[in-house]
Amino acid sequence: MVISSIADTLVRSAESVGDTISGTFFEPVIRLGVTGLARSGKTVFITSLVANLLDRGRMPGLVAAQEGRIEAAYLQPQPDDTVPRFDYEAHLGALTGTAPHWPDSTRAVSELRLSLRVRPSGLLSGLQGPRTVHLDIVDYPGEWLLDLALLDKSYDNWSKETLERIAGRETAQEFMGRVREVDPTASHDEVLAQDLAKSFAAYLKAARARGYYDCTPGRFLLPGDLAGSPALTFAPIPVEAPSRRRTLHREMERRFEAYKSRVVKPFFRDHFSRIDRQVVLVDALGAIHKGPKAVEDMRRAMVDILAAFRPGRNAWLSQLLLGKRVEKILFAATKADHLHHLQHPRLTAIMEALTREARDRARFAGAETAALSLAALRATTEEIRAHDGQDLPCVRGSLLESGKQAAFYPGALPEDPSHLLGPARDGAEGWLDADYGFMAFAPASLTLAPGDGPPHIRLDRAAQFLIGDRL
Ligand SMILES: Nc1nc2c(ncn2[C@@H]2O[C@H](COP(=O)(O)OP(=O)(O)OP(=O)(O)O)[C@@H](O)[C@H]2O)c(=O)[nH]1
Ligand SMILES: [Mg+2]
Repeated sequence: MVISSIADTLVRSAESVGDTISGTFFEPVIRLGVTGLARSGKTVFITSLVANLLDRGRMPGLVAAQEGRIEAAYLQPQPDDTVPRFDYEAHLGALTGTAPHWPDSTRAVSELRLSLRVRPSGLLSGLQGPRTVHLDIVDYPGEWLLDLALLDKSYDNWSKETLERIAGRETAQEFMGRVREVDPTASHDEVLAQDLAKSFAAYLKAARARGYYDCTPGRFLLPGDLAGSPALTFAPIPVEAPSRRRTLHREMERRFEAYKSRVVKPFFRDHFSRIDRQVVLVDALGAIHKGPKAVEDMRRAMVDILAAFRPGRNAWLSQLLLGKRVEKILFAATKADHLHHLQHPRLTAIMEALTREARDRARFAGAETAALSLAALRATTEEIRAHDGQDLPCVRGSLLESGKQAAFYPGALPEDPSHLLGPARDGAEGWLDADYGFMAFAPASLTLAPGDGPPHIRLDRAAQFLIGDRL
């Protein structure tokens, strides 16, 4: 334990020296982390951001682009040889090809380097030539941040807490039924261990589908190339006394510790600790559509996710970071093209309220934060339709299921976010006076003018907040 933290710290300090030197004497690097829970819109966000930085016609909100100071933008080989490359070309092909469709779900961390040649602004503009700024974009699942909380827990504590929390959940009944029959003091039996782990993973998947967000260990949902390995073959069991040698309890404990040291820590050490700027994407509209419980769960997940950005929260992580911290965090509600722009300020207000607790803490820790609502790829157009003598602000697009064109009115979001978050916090079963519809649209067929990236909403404002000051 001690040895591994010292080693981690050494790696980290060697790296930060490297970063600083290349930053000062050579070419500055911005490492932008893009995260969010499953299906929050990470892949579409990165694809559209890169396409719109390569072709900047729709980026007036990015000041350097507006001032014409970005002379060139190009993709380059990324610096990390062991991280999969973000498959930009395939994702862009999916979104903007002749039969546009949404990209496939992604299951692991990936990275892409975009380099920008920028002329300096202001006083320096006459004195200095253009310089190159590298933007390393890292896509990783928000679920992995939730695992940070596991580092503070022993297997016994984790087991107790987890079983208590999920015992009453309908989705956990099958697993709970099995667990009640388990004798932790019996000898380890691999078949039983696998069976329990499978049943626990099935519960986590079902819980996720129901809208629960407290679905850790994160890798049980997104195992990637760890599927089937012992570090992922454990489950909470009803433990009472300290574990004894060769028992099921002892083996479960050992695997839980392996998960922490071999899965959770390497992610924080190799990826998280190197991020300078972070965007956290949130499918707030999707949660509102699912109902108050999903909204409350999402709010809690945000608080937990953001705990990772609060230095001091975890001793191991603080030591790893050595005072380095994320400088800016953007909280973005995605898929805003499901709403007419008249409702966008309300979605932003909900986003601000949803992340207030987390943002207050981040601000306290020195990171600059902002909230906005955006659509990385706009799939709809707007129209006002008369209905029962009222003008309804609608959006129109082609439906994902049938391909038919349809206009859609999702319902009016409240002006005061507490009208949503209040009932959610109080455990309401449904929304009182409104129903919020949600319709899945397919990406629209595009004909892009030369120099224009794909259509979006406020992606330029997001880019300005995240990297504008460094261009
Ligand atoms: N209308 C609209 N839908 C979007 C937008 N961005 C994402 N979506 C929808 O959200 C889904 C998920 O988007 P992704 O970018 O794949 O989300 P992700 O976070 O990468 O998902 P995972 O890789 O599964 O974790 C897409 O398939 C679309 O249906 C957007 O800007 N507009
Ligand atoms: Mg993805």
